Amino acid sequence: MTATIYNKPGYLAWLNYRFIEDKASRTSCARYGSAVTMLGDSPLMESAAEELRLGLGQLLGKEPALGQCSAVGESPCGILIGTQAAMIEGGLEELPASLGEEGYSLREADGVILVIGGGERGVLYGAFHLLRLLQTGAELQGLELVEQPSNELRMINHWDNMDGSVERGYAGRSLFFDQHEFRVDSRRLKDYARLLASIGINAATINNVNVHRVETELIRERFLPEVANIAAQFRDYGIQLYLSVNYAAPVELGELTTADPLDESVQAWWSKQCESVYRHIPDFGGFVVKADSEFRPGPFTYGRDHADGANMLADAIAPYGGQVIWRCFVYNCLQDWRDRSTDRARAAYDHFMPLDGRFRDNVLLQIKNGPMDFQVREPVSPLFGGLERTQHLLELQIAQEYTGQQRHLFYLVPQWKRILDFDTHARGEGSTVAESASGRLFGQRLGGIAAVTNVGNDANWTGHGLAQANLYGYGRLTWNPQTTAEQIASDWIRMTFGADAETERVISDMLMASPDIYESYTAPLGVGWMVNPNHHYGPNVDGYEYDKWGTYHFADRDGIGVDRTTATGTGYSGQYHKPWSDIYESVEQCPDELLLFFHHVPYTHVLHSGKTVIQHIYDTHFDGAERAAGLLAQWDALEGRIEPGLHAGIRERLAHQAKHACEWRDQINTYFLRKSGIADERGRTIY
Ligand code: GCW
Repeated sequence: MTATIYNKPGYLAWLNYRFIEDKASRTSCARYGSAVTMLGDSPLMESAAEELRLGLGQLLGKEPALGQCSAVGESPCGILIGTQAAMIEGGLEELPASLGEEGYSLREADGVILVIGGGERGVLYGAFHLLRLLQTGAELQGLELVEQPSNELRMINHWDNMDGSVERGYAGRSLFFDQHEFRVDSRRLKDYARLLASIGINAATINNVNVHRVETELIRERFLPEVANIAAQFRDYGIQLYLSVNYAAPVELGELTTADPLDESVQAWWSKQCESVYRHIPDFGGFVVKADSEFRPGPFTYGRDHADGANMLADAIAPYGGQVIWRCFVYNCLQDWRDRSTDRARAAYDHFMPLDGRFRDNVLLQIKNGPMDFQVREPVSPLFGGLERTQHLLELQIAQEYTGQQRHLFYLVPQWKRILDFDTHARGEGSTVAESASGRLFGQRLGGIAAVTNVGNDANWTGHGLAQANLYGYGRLTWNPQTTAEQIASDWIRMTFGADAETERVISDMLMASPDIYESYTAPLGVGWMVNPNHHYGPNVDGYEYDKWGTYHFADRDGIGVDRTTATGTGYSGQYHKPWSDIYESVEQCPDELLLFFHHVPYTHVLHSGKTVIQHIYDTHFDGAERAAGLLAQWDALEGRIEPGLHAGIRERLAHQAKHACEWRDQINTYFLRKSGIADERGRTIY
C-alpha cells in the first residue's frame, strides 16, 4: 500500500471499523449485515447508508447490499433506516414517541434493526450510534433505545487563519486554508465531517475569532463560493457552517468610515453582506464575534455597548434565520501590574450582567467556562446562573493551550464534567451549568456548547494520538452531559484500538489519571498561569507576573495567592449566588484546589488535606513528575498490543512529557524554596 495520509497511523481515529476477529460475535452481527435499506432518500440519508455500508463491510468482511424500499415490511433482513415520518407512512405500527429533528430510536426485532430518526439528522446520528454498538461489541438482539441531544447547538470553533496557521493549534496546519487561499483536500474534509457527525457536532466555524485583514473578506464575493463548497460538504453530515467576522469589517474593507452600530449606513452595509452570504449558503448558521477583546475592534470605539453591537448584527441576519454568537471574553489586557484593584476575573460578569435581557432572541452570548482563560483549574464563570434573560453557550477549549499543548496527556472530559455539573444555585439546587447552557434552566429557546477544536492537518488529526479522546469526548458529552468520563473513554478506546481488555484497562487508567498528574506538576492550588508568555508552553513562574494581562500570583517571601474576597480583596467572590459566594469568601471553607484563586495565604497555611501550602507544593510536584514517568511505563507495557506506528508516535510524546514534567517540578519547587526559605520536610532535592 502506498503511504498516503489516509492510511497513516491514527487517521481513521475512532471510525476505525476493524474486522471483528471473534467468530461468535461476528456471526451474531452478520445477520444484520446483509443489507442496508433506505426508506426514502436524501443526501443525509445517503451519508448514513454509506457509513453503514463502509462500517459493516469492514467489521464483518462483507459489504452489505444497499437498497431502497417504500414499506417497512419490504425489508426482511438487515438494517432499515428512515425518518419517523417515512416509517409511519411505510406502515410502521408501533411508533416511538416524538423524537425531535435530531433524536433517534434504534430497535431490533426478528433479525431486522430499525434506525428511526426524528428527522434526517436523527437518522445519521442513529446510524453512527449503531456502528458504535457494533464496534464496542454490544448485544443487538432485542435492542431498544431512544436518544435525544441535551443541547441544541453543539459547535466546534476553528481558530484557523487563512495563511494556514492555526492560533493555539498543536496538530499541524489548517485543514481549510494555506497562503491566503482555500486549500481543501475534499476527501479529508469529508472524513473530518464524518468524525464530527459521528459524535453529534452540528455546527462549526472554520476561521479564527481573531479575524485579520484577509479573513475579513470571507463574507465577500471573493471567497463566498469557496466557503459555500465547505458548507456543502458539511451539510451532507448535518453540520451548519458559521463564520467569525470582524466587527469593523466595513471600515477594514475601506467602504465606510465608521462601524458604529447605531449608524444607518453600517446597518445597511451588514444587511447587504447577509444578503450575499445567504445567496451562496441558504442554510448559513450565522456569525461568531470577538469584539473589544485583545485588540479586536468593537462597539466601545463608538461609545456603544455590546448589546448595541450584537443587536445590530442580529437584526441584519434575522431575516434569514441566522444567529449571532457574541463572545464574553472581554477584559482589560493593558492592565498595570501595580494596580491591585482591577481584577480580570471580574471582567466578563461586570461587562455583561448589566446587559442581561437586552439582547435580541437570535443572539447567544458565548461564555468561557472560567473567568480567566482555560486554565487547568478555575472556578466556573459566574455568568452561568447570573444571566437569566440572555441565551448563552458554554465555551470550552479542546485545544490544549494551557493543558500541555497535545504533548502532555490531559484527558479533558473529567474537567468538563465538573464544569457542567457545577450547581450555580441560581434557581435553588440543581441549577447546573449544563441546565443553564442548554437553555432549560431559564426557559430559553436556544442554547448549547461550543469548543475550540484541537485538530489540524497532522495525519492523526490531533498530534498526540491520545488527544483524539478529547475531541471524541467533547461530542459525546455535548450530546449527553450525563455520560461518564469512564464510559466515554471505554467507547473511544475500543473504537480506536480494538477490543483487547488489557489495552482498554491501561489506556483508560492513563486517561483518567492524566488531569490530576498534569495539575500536580504545574501551577498549584488554582492560581494558574506560571507559563512562558506568548506560546504558553513550559514553566515560568513569573512569566506573567509583571505583565499587562491581569494574570498574577503575588508570591512573596511570606505567601501567595490572589485575594478575591469581598471583605478585603477584589470582590470577585461576590459575583456568585449563595452558598458559593460564602464558600469562596471564606478561607476556611474554600476548596483546597481553588484556594490561591480566591485567597492570599502564608506558605504555612494548613489546607483541608492537613498539609501546609508549601509542603503541598513540594509533594504534588514530586509526585506529579513521578506519575508522569509512570504513564510512559504503562504505555511501554502495551507494546505489541497496539499498531507499531501508533504506539511509537504516542510513546514519543509520553517520553517528552516525563522529562518536561521534571523541568516543571524543579522550577516550581526551586522558586518556592527560594521565596519561602522553608525546607521540604522530606529533604528531597530542590535546587
Ligand atoms: O487567551 C487567549 C488565547 C488567544 C485567543 C483568546 C480568545 C483567539 O491565548 O490565542 O485568541 O484567548 O479566546 O479569544
